[in-house]
Amino acid sequence: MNALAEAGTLPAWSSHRNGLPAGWFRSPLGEDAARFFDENGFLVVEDALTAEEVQALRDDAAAICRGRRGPVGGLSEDDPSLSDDEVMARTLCIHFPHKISPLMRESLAHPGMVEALTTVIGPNVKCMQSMLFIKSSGKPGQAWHQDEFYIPTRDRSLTGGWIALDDATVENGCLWVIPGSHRPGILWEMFEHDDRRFDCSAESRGWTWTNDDAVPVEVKAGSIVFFNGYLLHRSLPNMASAGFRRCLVNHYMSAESLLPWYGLMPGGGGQADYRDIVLVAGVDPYAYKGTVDLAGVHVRPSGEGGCGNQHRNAEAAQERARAED
Ligand SMILES: O=C(O)CCC(=O)C(=O)O
Repeated sequence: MNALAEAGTLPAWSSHRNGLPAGWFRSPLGEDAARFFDENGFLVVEDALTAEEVQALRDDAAAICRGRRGPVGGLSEDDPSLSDDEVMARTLCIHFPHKISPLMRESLAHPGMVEALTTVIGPNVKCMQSMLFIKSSGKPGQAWHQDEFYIPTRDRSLTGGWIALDDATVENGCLWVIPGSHRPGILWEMFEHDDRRFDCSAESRGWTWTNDDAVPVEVKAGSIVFFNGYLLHRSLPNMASAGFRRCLVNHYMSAESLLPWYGLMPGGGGQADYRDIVLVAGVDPYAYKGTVDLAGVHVRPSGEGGCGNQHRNAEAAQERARAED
């Protein structure tokens, strides 16, 4: 049992509810799901997507990685001699796939997604981002971070909806979360790192929880993991000998809040409001502003060729020097 559970602030992770571990739910969601999310900052909805829906998303992922759904910045050119798996294995993650894939656009408002979002956020919900992680065997994870560091809502309502397209396990690099770490409402300092287990995204440090407080969120394909934007979370590399740990993770927030993302949005200052959004539930109080097309679909750097940060450059230079000796 982790320290928070021992202190009585959390349910014991070994406890079960309706045959599911604490934090794991199935539709229809009740007040217990909302309460669990408020206290712990995450929850899992099992069987949110059917096997057919998951397969359709996997097929679409392969088509996206071949460039068949539209241009993707930084994507290697398609090689028809390679199998779908070989093509997908070249890419860690693609940002904003919903911009080119009608299926991924539709999945932003999947009924299982909307049911949980309206339970944990409120009746009016908008989406501003999607990411398709492929993470084949050997690919890195992402270091500890809080999503609100990157996507700042004004009411702390940012929520990730992480659709598992494969069974996610400790071995293949599932999410890890620190339950309750969203509650202080602090955005911890972010640092560049030289840890090759992780991609180039910065690492959050300075908090007092330890890795012993972290819980692996192992889920079956078709489950959705929901997590609050202040929750500390990370994923480790895919250490399985073969296969993928694919997921489609979309980010949502309450439609009532402005979104001062990327700083200089129209209006500037206190009125800055990113309007490249999709309303997935309820009403948009700012519909009069209209929406715009700002985000470009692109590949996220995996860090395998170096991240351009100081530490990795120094390390790469040392490696080159050793190779030249
Ligand atoms: O799925 C992963 O490996 C990382 C996802 C993540 O950290 C996020 O969506 O914020």
